Amino acid sequence: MSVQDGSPTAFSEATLKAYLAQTPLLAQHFGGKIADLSVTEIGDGNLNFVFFVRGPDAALAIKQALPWSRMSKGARALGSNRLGFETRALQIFAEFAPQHVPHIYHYDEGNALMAQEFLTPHIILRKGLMAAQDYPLLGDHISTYLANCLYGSSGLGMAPSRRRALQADFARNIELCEITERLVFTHPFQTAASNRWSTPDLDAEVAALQANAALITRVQALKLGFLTQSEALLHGDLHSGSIMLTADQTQVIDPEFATFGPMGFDIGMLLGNLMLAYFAQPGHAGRPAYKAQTLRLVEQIWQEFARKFSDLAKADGWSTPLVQPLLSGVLADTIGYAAIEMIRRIIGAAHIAEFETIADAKLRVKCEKAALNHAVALLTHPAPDTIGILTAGL
Ligand code: SR1
Ligand code: MG
Repeated sequence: MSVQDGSPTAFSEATLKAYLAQTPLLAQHFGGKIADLSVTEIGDGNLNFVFFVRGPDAALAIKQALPWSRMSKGARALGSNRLGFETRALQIFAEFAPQHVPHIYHYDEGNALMAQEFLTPHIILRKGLMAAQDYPLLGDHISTYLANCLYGSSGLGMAPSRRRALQADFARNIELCEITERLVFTHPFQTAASNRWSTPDLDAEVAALQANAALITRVQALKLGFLTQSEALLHGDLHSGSIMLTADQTQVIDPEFATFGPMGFDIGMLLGNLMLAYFAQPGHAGRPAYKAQTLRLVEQIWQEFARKFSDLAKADGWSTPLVQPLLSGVLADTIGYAAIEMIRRIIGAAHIAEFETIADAKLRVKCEKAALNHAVALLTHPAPDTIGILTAGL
């Protein structure tokens, strides 16, 4: 067993195998052949450990949430209940977009452990974007996921009593929301010890954006929106590391930051990460046409999301004059949250592989500077009312 004194401790290969042997559903999954299993820790996220458990006939991905964040190497305490929020969010999203969510086999609160479908031969979207891989169905798939999940959990799509109960549940995802508030909305826009950037090359840009009153006001408005709006159940961390895919399958993983919030937060985080992939392409082995393709994907995702969301609302009898202005607000939010995501990944605490793996420091800074300047322009745009604003001038 892994629980000692009420708090979970890290599994080793031996203790995880013992756990699997003692858990009938999981032992059965592997046909009882526990001794034949191979266990490899494959997690590359900021919070959890992920074990790839493979047997002769079956495999599972097993996540464990220790009472601290992986990124802090144990220094920052964090409750272990995050996998409970993740499990419940995945179960809800599976109601709305079953084809885009992995199957959950088992959740054990005491051991802070969750077993889910091992996705193979899927890879993380972030890696696919760096390698300039083609994903012809991604725009269709992810816009369906977004429209179905955001509509389905919105006031338009979900029964009010169920929605109130879910809002109360996910409002308790306090620690992870606090991480977002701090690392996404607060620290990058002020002096903070956790911030880091390519210094001294970006020092002037960082000082200017932190002193830009119009930008700070816009960021604060978007932060307030995140804190107070309950438009839909959000994934809460929908960056390109939270999507696993092949050329014909797209799966959304890791919604441990799930909470009710503004719909544009999920869409904007995703589009912001695609924009970052665009700006980082010169540092990778991308084909020249791949940059233009990435920008088209950004526009396609918004356009198809808006069309699918409107269709769902129409089918439920909601009037178009109600839905259209609602979507205009979501679009303005989306552009704002995308820009904030771009900035925090360059000057905040949590950086991304697209830039971090560019070995040529001069080239990396050039890519980062272009992305930062673009994001600043987006946040100070007077009226972001078309998705073309996100990609304009590129
Ligand atoms: C301490 S967690 C840092 C970042 O990683 C997660 O994936 C979220 O994006 C968070 O902001
Ligand atoms: Mg994650």
